Amino acid sequence: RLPTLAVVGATGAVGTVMLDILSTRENVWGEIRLVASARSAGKRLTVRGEEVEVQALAPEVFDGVDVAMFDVPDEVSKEWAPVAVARGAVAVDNSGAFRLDDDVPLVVPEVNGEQVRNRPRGIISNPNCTTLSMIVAIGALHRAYGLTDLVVSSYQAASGAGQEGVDTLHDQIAKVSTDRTLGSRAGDVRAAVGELGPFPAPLAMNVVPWAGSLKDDGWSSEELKVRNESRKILGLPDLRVAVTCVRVPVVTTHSLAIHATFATEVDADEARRLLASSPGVVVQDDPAKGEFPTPADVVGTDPTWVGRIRRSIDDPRSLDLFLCGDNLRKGAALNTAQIAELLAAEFTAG
Ligand code: 11C
Repeated sequence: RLPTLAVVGATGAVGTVMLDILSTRENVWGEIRLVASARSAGKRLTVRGEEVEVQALAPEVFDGVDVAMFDVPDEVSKEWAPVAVARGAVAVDNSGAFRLDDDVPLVVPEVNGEQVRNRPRGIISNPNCTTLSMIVAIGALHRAYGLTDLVVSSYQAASGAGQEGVDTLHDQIAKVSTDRTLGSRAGDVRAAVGELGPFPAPLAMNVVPWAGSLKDDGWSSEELKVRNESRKILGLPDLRVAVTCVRVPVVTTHSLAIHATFATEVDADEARRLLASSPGVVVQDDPAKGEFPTPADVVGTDPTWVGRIRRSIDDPRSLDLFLCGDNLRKGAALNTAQIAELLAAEFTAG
């Protein structure tokens, strides 16, 4: 018997990418049940070439389900993942609700896939999209050199803030696109864009050093997620991490500039070879030919793209690099699907 899958949040930005991923990857599922809020119930969505009616979230939808994926806000996951578990499913959750719970593994299959089996609460968490956009490459470097310090600056896409973020960016771009005087006087872009949507400052013609909510001592929630989740995934509870998260006027695909320090000396060519041979990583690094990853060029693809790999001038144990990853695919839906496939293999093996 092939296992039954429930996709909770099937109509959202990540859910929509999930249906595409489930339709194009190897089919390891029997029934796929689509679940969303009562507002979306009754809609018909296509997955694996077939129309499936969306069911309203209720305890009964989890009866007979082996794996339940959640792509919903933290408070919905907090309430409903345990309900799915009580009805017999393993929950794979893409919210922040359980990520730092000691009894919930935080899994990236290329880095710590073995941890799916260690799930006392029946819940497995999927990391934040900014962490996921870099961690496969960083994990490969850590295995070779032993990571000690990570300094990260993110360049995050609007879709990290959901469909509202994407709509706001497009609306703002439309409003600033015809006035060629804009961008030369303080406040002129702010006056032109109108609604700021989920962002605290204009995103069109701008960069915004903020994502998430305000935490202690001026850190943003997003910055703390990158630090705490990287430590947990890599199994390095004392890793020194400095992060600044910045939103940029890109629709989808997060980019990160990274300064990583290791226990041993590093070599840029060796690091390039090592990354190129790591599953889930593509190296694009020939600046003489103008070749390096950019979000506009890699959006819609699965791997983490790495370029601008340099040994730091002032420290032979440090590498500087730039990478890009689609925040809706590997950053969310793809990683969740990969975790669910590890579970499907368990069920199929009996
Ligand atoms: C962003 N990374 O780009 C965030 C969105 O913890 O899963 C995802 C929040 C999360 O705004």
